[in-house]
Amino acid sequence: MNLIYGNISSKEAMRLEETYGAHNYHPLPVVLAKGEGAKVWDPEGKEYFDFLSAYSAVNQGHCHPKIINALIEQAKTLTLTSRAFYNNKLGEYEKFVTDFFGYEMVLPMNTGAEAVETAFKLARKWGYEKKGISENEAIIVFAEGNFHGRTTTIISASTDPDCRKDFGPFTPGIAIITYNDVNALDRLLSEKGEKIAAFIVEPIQGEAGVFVPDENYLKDCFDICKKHNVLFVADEVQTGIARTGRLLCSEYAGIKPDITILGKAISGGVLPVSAVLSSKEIMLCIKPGEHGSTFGGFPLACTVAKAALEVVDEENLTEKAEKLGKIFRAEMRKIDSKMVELVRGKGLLNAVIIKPTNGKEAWDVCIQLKENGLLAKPTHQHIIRFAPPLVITETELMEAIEIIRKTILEMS
Ligand code: IF1
Repeated sequence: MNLIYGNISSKEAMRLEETYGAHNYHPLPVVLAKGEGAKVWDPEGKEYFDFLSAYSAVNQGHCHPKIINALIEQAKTLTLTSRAFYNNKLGEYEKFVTDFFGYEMVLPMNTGAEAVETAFKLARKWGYEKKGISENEAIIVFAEGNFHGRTTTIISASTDPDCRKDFGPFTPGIAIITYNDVNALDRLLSEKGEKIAAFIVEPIQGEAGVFVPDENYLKDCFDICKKHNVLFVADEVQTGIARTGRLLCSEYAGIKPDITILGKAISGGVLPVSAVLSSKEIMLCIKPGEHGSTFGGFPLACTVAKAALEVVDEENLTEKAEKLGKIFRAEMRKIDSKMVELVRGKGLLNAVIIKPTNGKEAWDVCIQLKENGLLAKPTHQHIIRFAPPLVITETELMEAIEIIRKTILEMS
C-alpha cells in the first residue's frame, strides 16, 4: 500500500507498539499520522473525523495554526528554565489564566493527574493550617465511579477494579460517596465534617460514561460543603475549556468552586499543561519548597496555553459547543434503531448508550465507524463517547452524524 504520510505503514506502526511498548492500552486498530481541525489521517491517507479529540484535549482542533505558531516561536527563544529562576512568560500567563477563569491565583503543573494531586495536597494543607484539622487526620471525599488520573494517591480514590487491583497499599484519608446523591454527602459531612478538608468531584463523570448528574446536584453539594467549611473542588480536566457549552461546566450550577482543576485542552492538546486555580487564602497555604515540578509553568507551556485559550475566545468555541451539542443529541435521538438506547451529554461531550444487537457491542460499532471514516472510543462495553474538536463546522458535524446514522442502521 502506498504511504501518504510518514514512512511507516499502519501495520508496521501497530507491530512496533505491540512489540516494544508496554501493553497498558487496548487501542482501536487505527494509526494516526496527521491531524487538522476536526480531521485526522492514517499513514495510507484515509481520512477520519476525530470524535474523541484525545479525550477532550484537542478542543481547539488538531494543529491549530495560531497555537502551533506560538509553539514554534517560543521554542526558538526559550523552552525551560525550571522554577529556580523567574522567566518572562510565567507571570504574564498567570495573570492571563487567572483573569480568564476568574480566580486569584494559579499553580501550574503538567498533566491532569499532577494537578489533581496538587489540589489534594493543597486541600490537606488548608485543612490543617486554616480549618484546624488534627495532624494526619484529614479526609478528602471523592465520588463513586470517578476518574481523576493514574497516580497512586488518585487510584486510592478510584472505585474501578482495573485501576486498583494489585496496586495497593493505598493512600489513607479518603472517603467515597455515591455520585449524584446529595444525601450521601450531607450524611458524611454531618458525621465527620470537622475532619473533612475537601470534596473533589467531576461536574460530569467522563469515564463513567458521560454521566450527567441531576440539575441541582453540584449546587446542593457546594452549599453542604460551605455549611461544613469543606472545600469544593471541581475536576474540570475533561469538562473544562468550553467542552460542555460553558467555559467551565460548573457554571451550569451557578457555583464557583474553591479550587478548579484544569488540564488537557488548556494547551489545545499541544503540550501537557495543567493548572490548579484557587483563591489567595487557599493557595498561599503552600509555601516555597513544599510543592512543584521541573516543567510546571515552563515558558513554552505558558506561551502555548495562552494562545490556546485565546483561540477559545476568538472562535467562540463555548457557544459553538452548546449549539452543535444540541444538534448532535437531537440527531442521535432521531436514529431509528433499537441499538440507540439513550443519548446524553452537555455541549460536545456526549455519549450514546448502545444496546447490544445481533451480538454486536459498542466496540464493534466503533470498529465499523472507523471503517466508515469516524473515530470514537467505547467506554464500559455499552457506551460510546462522542466528543469532536469544538472547531468542527456545522457542515462537518452533519457529515459525521450521517456516518454514525448509516453505521448504526447497517448494524441493527
Ligand atoms: C488515559 C478516561 C477520559 C480526567 C479527569 C484527571 C485526568 C483525567 C476528569 C487525568 C484523564 C483520561 C486519561 C486517559 C483516558 C482519559 C479518560 F476515559 F479515562 F476517563 F478523558 F475520559 N481528571 N482522563 O478525565 O489527566 O493525567 O491523563 O493528563 O489514557 O488514562 P492526565
